[in-house]
Amino acid sequence: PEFDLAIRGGTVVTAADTLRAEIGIRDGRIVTVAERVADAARTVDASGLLVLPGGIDSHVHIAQPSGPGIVMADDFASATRAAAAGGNTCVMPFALQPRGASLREAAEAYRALAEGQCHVDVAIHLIVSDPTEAVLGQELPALIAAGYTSFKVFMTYDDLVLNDRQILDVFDVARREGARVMVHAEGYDAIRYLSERLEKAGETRPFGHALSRPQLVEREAAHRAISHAELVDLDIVIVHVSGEQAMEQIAWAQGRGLKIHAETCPQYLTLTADDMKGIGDDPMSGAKYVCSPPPRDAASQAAIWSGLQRGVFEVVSSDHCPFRYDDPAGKLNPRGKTSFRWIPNGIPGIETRLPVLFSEGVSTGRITLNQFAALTATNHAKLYGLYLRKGSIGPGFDADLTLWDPNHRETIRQAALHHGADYTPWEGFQVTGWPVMTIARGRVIAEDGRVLSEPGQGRVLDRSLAPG
Ligand code: DUC
Ligand code: ZN
Ligand code: ZN
Ligand code: ZN
Repeated sequence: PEFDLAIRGGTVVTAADTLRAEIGIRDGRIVTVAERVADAARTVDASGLLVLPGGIDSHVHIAQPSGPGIVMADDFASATRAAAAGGNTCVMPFALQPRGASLREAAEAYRALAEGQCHVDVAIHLIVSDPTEAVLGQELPALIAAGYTSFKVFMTYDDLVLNDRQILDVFDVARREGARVMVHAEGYDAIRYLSERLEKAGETRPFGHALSRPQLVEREAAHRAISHAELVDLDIVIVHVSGEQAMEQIAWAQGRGLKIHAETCPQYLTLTADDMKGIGDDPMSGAKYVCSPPPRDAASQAAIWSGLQRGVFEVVSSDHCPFRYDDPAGKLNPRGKTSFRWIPNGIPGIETRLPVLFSEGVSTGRITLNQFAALTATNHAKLYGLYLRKGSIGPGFDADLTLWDPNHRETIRQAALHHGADYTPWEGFQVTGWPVMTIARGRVIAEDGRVLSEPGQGRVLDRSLAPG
C-alpha cells in the first residue's frame, strides 16, 4: 500500500478550512489531503467525526521545582499520558533556572528528565530567574541558538521575580537573538502588601488568595510589561490573562500597533473567584482552585470570551500546574501551614482543556471550529517556532491529529482522568464534544479514553525561531 495510515470519512478542520477530505500518512507525516487517497495498510473510519490538528498546549508545568516540601503531581510520563488522552500531541513545559544556578545546566537536566518518558512530543521553554551577566551574555544566547527559542519571566514570586531593569535586559537579549518571551504579569509588591494586610486581619482562607491578587494587580503589571516591550521593541506574549482589566491593556496596545500576543486558559472562562470559597462548610476545599492569576467573575469571563472572538487572544493553553489536594506536599496545609499564602499556585487541566473549550466555545456557538483549531494548535505552533512541522493538517506536517466527536456528551470525572493530581477543578462539569482518538506522528496513541502509547514514543523537539 502507498500509505501506512489513511483517515477516511471525516470532516477535516484547520484554522482556515472545514472540508470533507481523506488524509494519507506515511512515515509519521501527512503526505496527501484529498477527496480520495490511495490504499493504506490501516484505515481509520472517521465518519461523523471532526479531524482536528492535534492539540498543542504551549503552557504546562511538569515536574517543576516548587519550593521546599512541595511536589508537583505529574512527571513527564503521567502529564503526557493525560495530554494524549485529552487530544493533545505536543506540550510545552518549562525548564526553571533556580536562583544562583546555571540556566544551561537547568535546561540540560530538565531535558534529560523528559527523554524516554513522554507519550507526546515535548518542546521545552526556559524560565529565567537570575539574569546574571553570564546568563545574558553567554548562556541565554547559546541556548536560543540551540533550539530553546522561548522563555518565561515572572513579575512576582520571591524566587522568580525580576525587577524592571532585569526585565529590560532580558527583553533586549530576546530582541537581539530573536527569542519569544512569555510574561507572567502580576505585580510583586502589591501582592505582598495585600497579603500581609489580609493575614493581619485574620483572612487566611484559600479565598484570601483571590483577595490578595485583584484585577488591578494584573492590569498594572500587564501595562508595565507592555511599556517595557515597546521600549525595547520586542513582541511579547502575556500569558494566562485572567481579567477583563488586563485584557483591556492588551487590546489598547494592539490598537496602537504594538505586537502584544496574549494567552488565556479555560479556568478564566469557566471558573470564578467564588470557587476558592470552597464547598459547604469546608473553606479549605477552595484550595483546589488556587491558581495565579486567580479566576475572576462572570463579567470578566464574558469579556475574555469577547477577546477570543475579536482576536485579542491567539492561544488558549491549560497552564496545567498540578498539585495533589489531600497531601502535605500539595494544596492542603502544605508543611502544616494554614494561610492561603502557602498554598502552591496552580491547577491541573492538561486533559480537560480541549473538551472544556470546545463545549463552552464551539458547541455554544461562541467561536467557530476554525477558531478552535487556531486557538488550540495552529497559533501555538506559529508563536513558538513549530509551524510547518506541527499545528495544521497538510502535506509535510507531522501526522498529529485528533478525531473529535462533536455530539458526544460527557461528564468530567477525576476517576476517568490520567493525570497525577487527585482531583479536577471541573469535577461534574458537563461537556458536549469529546476526543475519541489521538494520532501522534501517524500512530494511534489514545482511543476512547485508553492510552495506547509507551513512554518514549514522544520526542523532545528542538525548535527554530518563530517569525514576528
Ligand atoms: N504561573 C503559572 O504560569 N502557572 C502556575 C502558577 C503561576 O504563577
Ligand atoms: Zn505564570
Ligand atoms: Zn503556568
Ligand atoms: Zn461519542
